[in-house]
Amino acid sequence: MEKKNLNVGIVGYGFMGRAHSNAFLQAGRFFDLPYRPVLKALCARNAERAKTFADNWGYESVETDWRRLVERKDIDLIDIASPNDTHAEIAIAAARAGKMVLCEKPLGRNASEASAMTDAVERAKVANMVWYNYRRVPAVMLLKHLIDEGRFGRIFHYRAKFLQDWTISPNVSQGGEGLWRLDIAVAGSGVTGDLLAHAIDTALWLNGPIAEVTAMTETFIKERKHNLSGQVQPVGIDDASAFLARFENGSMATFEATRYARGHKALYTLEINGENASAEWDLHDLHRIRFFDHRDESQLRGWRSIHVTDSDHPYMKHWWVPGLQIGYEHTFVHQFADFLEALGQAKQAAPTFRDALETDKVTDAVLKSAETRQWTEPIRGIEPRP
Ligand code: SOE
Repeated sequence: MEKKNLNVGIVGYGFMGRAHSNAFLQAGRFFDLPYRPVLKALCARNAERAKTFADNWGYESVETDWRRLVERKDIDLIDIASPNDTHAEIAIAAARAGKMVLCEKPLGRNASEASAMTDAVERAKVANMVWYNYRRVPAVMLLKHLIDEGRFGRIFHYRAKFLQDWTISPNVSQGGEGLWRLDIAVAGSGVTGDLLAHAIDTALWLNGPIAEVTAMTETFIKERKHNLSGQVQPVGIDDASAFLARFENGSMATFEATRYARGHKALYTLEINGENASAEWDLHDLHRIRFFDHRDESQLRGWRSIHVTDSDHPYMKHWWVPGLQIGYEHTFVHQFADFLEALGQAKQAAPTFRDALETDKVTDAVLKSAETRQWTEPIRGIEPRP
């Protein structure tokens, strides 16, 4: 396939800057894609560290102000891998400058920011996508195919949780590099926007829209030192968040996320129970789904543990030989490969900004419900432009 160059400028060199850069470099090596990403520029405020990152990952140049990056004529695509409080401003400016925009999750700090971002990319008619990477775990994609084939019948239950334990100590400070997720002004919320957002994105994709939620949140440690002010300050984020939901398809659901589940590092699990079948998936064992089909012959009926590594499983023919596993970083490679493939066909790869806006509407509803102690409906959407 003849390939066109696609000039990439990325903002941010943290955890996600690395995950995305790895995807840019690997996608074309394992997938036959219509575009060849050219790593044109890395943008971050610390010039020295930006230079080191750029050299390591092969970016041709460095910018220290994202506005300069967005103005550059030689950039086709802006990738936002910086903290949540930067997403809206950069995405809107990039779209107005006619750039394609990729954005790390959550799209905005709230639905109002996400809505303005969606509006900007749709008005500019630029390709856009949000890095909800767990959709691209082969086992999760297989689950999506099984659901779409109608194997589950009517869905009764959806269950998801995302458990971590890294903020239990009161000595963990808030704000600044690595710890901005604890700073409400930067993050927008705590585990609701950071962890539940993943669970909600996957759930909306697998099980359709959520009609209403009732939620409970808790902030266990009320004050922490702030790294920027040096002062002990109130903690504004939710440390834990749980909610019940009703989906529009009539199924009921439970969702839970916390950073206070001792021993759990990134235990994202989901489960779905339908009239004919059930399935479960667990990020700590990400290449497997457990699947039960009630229509199997009765004497042999039971839970199957499917090792999703065969060449006819989603994405797997692009990697090694059957039985050999892939991991977390591959989900980003798959997502970028899907983006470039869609771009070659003048299509959008999901989740688009509009898809991710739906997740932000649900997280807003969760936070509002926790505050008001009322069942709450996600607000209705901004209408697509003609
Ligand atoms: C938080 O610790 C975090 O890094 C999230 O921000 C990511 O989105 C999640 O995939 C893993 O956990």
